[in-house]
Amino acid sequence: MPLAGSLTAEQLSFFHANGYLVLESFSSDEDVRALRDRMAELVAGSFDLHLKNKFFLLQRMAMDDYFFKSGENISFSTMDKAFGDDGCLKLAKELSVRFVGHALHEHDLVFKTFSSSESISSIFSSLDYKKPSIIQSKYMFKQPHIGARVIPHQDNTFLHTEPPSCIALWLALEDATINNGCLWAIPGSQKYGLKTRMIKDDNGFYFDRPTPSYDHNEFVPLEAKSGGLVVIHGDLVHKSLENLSPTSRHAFVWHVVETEGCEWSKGNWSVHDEIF
Ligand SMILES: O=C(O)CCC(=O)C(=O)O
Repeated sequence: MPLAGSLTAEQLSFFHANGYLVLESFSSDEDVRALRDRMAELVAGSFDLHLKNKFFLLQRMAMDDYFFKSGENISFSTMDKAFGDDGCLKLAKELSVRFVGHALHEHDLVFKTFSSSESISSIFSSLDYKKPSIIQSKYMFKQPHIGARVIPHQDNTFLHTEPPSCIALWLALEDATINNGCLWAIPGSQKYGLKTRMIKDDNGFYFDRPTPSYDHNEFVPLEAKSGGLVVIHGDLVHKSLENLSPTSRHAFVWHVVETEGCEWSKGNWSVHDEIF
């Protein structure tokens, strides 16, 4: 009997042709509930409102520092729209967070256990990865009414190995629909290679080539029911739209790279000497 998570020949062929794969009912309701409950605890317990008021966010250097350190931590990013003109939160904090990242897979047992489970490893064995390693993880809230869009991008722009090897796993923790901000992707776009890389050096960060623009008509929605897992090729162009609906769209997304025969590229925004 194949291992849970192993991909069939048909699924592999779809992934190689389209650059994504939606695995319906990948996770049980219990697993989904455990991840959501744990995140609710983290937000309730660790979210430092003093650091995250609007005025703090407007201080560019402090913001950059907080962002770059988030590669090694569990950090909280808030929505500008959650603050009033006085700089105070006008919404409950659980409705104000945009995402939490980028090292849940390292520092939180519930997220760590889930993201490195056997069924996840089986996906990478099916894709012929020899020594896959998680490089970042994020819990995305896509809050009701104010959930921000994620602009079209390729994950290899931000998480680059030589040769490129990044694959994202995106788990719906609530039904993700075209109404509440599901993922959208351009099928087959991974075949046209990486368009730009984000480089971090002593001067800050910049893109090495202009970022292309895309026509919305090229994208298809990747709707997923709660518990569904979307596998995303690192060169696939994907995005999500604003959530203007009254329903949130929680998701957990983590990125995996090959460490055997691959180098972590110079200029990436996060450092991973411990892995490479
Ligand atoms: O969850 C989303 O809306 C988009 C997440 C995503 O594309 C990413 O983290 O690379």
